[in-house]
Amino acid sequence: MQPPAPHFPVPSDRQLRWHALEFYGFLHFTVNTFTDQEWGYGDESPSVFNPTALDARQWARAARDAGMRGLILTAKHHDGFCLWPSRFTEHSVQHSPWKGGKGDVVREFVDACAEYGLKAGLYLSPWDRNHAEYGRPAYVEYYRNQLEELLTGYGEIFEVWFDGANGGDGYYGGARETRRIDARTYYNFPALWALARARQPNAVLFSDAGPDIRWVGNEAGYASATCWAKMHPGGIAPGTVDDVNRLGRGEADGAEWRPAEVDVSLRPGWFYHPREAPRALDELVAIYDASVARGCCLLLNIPPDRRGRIPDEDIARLRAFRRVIDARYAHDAAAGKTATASEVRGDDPAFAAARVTDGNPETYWAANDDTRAATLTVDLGEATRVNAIRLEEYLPLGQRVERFAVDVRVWDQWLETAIGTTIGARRILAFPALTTSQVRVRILGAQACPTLKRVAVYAVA
Ligand code: FUL
Repeated sequence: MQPPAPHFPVPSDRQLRWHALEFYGFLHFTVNTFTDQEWGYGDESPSVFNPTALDARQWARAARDAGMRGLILTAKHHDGFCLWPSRFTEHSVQHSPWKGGKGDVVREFVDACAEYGLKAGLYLSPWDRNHAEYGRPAYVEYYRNQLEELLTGYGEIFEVWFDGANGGDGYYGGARETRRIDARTYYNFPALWALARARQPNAVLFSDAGPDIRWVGNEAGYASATCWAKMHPGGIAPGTVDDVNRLGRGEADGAEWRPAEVDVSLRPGWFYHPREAPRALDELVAIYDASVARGCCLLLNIPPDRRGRIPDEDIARLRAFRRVIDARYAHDAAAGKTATASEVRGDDPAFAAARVTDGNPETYWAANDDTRAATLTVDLGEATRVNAIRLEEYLPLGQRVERFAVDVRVWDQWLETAIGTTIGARRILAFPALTTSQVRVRILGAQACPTLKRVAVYAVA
């Protein structure tokens, strides 16, 4: 039996690899860290950048121990100060006291990521409040040169973060004025994306609406409960978002694969401020439940302090968070168990229900072409106390499921314990703990015949 035809749009290989990352970190670090600002005006002297004990390996260790699979560093934020000795400006670490002007934060960052098995990504702010030519064609050339410099000089980059923010006023080489640009045309983003693609073909490119991954529409750590990995990105150039909920939900009939990344900071600000503290543990866990558990990737910002290190209390918080997540999902009671379905595509064992518990990410259960509703039951083999389920669609064939329910068998009754809409890369739903030996997924609606790659049922920790 042939596999189901793809239900378009479908993800590219680089998007598929990105989906699997689930959780990675952001590092906001620059002159703002030392001036206590969120958006530096652009007139900061490089002499203020003076971390006393910068340790990129400590950042990577903290990220790895938190369960992150990568890190993204602000190579240049809106203030224009460059964390690497760029050939194209004097406004960089080269003129800072740190390491006598001989240092390169981007280099130390990518080396530390490599050492700790993390993917490295870069943020390069299009808006530059320092540059005298900002707002004119010469600045776009400068930005392009810097992008090329970063994407050719620092090894493999997994994500390039194109920020849509454009505040207007700035230092601009001493002009101290407001410069408005037309966000749709000024930067010529399509040309910048082509450059990034050519230099780093495996990197995903982030901006408000892609081209590879989209913004979730808020910085609070929340994806919408219905979250499609597809949308109509047309009309949303970076910095021109008019409806944040459109980004949060995605679009059921979307023409392009544009999954959402949820960016949020562990602290109130993106940069370290001495008077701020990291979020409480339960808040962090809630963010996980509203991002990773809704099929998005979570980009959690962990800002280094004035020493150039992640503060101890942040590290403790990240560790506690990891312990909670690991404990919740330590035991998948469905792994390797038998499963049955209301139907199997062409009765072909290649698409059998048990493909959802076989641990193989390449296999999946599929229904017949005309089917839009189906049930799949996993037999846990013994009475087990369970309180969460994880579902995954087989994304290479597109996102299909639009409505489902989860039932747990208690005595001889099926108890509906969770309902949901989209699944996509993953959907994790918790429910009050129940002792059972059978769990059933009811797919109630789908855009095309449904597929499921994985069903995990978690035993109470
Ligand atoms: C925003 C920026 O203005 C913030 O400073 C921060 O970098 C955040 C991740 O993106 O657009």
